[in-house]
Amino acid sequence: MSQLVPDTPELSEFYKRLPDYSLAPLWTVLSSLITPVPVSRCQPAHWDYKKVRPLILESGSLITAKQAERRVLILENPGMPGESKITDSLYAGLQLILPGEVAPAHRHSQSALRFIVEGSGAYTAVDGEKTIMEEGDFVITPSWTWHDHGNDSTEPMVWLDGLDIPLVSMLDASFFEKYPDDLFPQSRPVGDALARYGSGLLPVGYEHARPTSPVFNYPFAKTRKALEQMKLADEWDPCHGLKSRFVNPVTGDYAMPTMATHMQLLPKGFESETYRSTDATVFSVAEGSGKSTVGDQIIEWQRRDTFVVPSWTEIRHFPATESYLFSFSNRPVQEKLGLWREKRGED
Ligand code: GTQ
Repeated sequence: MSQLVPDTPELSEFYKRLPDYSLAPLWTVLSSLITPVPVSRCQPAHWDYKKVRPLILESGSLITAKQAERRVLILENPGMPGESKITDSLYAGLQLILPGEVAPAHRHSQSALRFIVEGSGAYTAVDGEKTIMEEGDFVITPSWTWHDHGNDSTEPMVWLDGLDIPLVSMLDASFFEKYPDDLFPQSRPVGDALARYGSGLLPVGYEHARPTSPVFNYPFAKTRKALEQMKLADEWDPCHGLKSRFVNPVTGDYAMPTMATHMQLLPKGFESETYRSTDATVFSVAEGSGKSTVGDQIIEWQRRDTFVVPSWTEIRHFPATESYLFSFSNRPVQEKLGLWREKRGED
């Protein structure tokens, strides 16, 4: 409470009468409502895949994908236990789908992204088109599209789910529907969207009505090749190395309206300069190993790990080997609201 607010018996007595009228004094809470810099319960945190993988696989022996609807272990921020949040506005989880399983079709107003962590050959189907997923692929399920997941391969698949669940809850705009059958009927061949919209071409007269990219799988093979080629120019951003934004090819905007997604390449031995921004960010290590300092913590990461950087927290990366980091945050929302800020270098 502000030093200036008096603490008198009259005020205490006054405060006691207010709740009956659904009223409260601003002056006792103002400084915690409007803070000079972002203040969050979100903490820097790290999920070591080596340690969580056995638990993910154990869940596979205890419940089927169909029984669970989605068999996911939620990555809960240690500063917000029990709230199903990895940051204040975003949800993340590790989803397992075993050979022969189906996670039945449903749709929801929350947008989802998948970043494939382990496995090869399982699929996600979105509104009648399947895409086959490989490690490092970034796959989108736009808001209110029917989607089911299945695994016709011979190995388990695990991916990182990123959803805007807390944001949609805050806006009180959640809708959900189950499809009557397990699978939504297929109406287009595999690879159609990527060929049609993700090849530097657009069908003549094409108009895109949705705020989400019509491309719903950005294969790692393609993304990696692009960054590999860019590496030859030897132009590195001091804070980010080589960092590229996944875009909606129709508009050039972010691929998703509520979540920014990026892939960055950090060369071996790079030492990034201090950086901070207002979008708390979730990282997944696609390739390589190293460490990052996040605020006063040191996070030692390797391939398949997940870590989270809270809003306005200083980060520096120290890759030990050439590394590819996928990341997502609520940056598009903050930019559209005029709230997003970044700071390069130290104070
Ligand atoms: O795959 O549709 O992690 O609906 C949470 C909710 C995944 C999904 C999650 C979901 C999904």
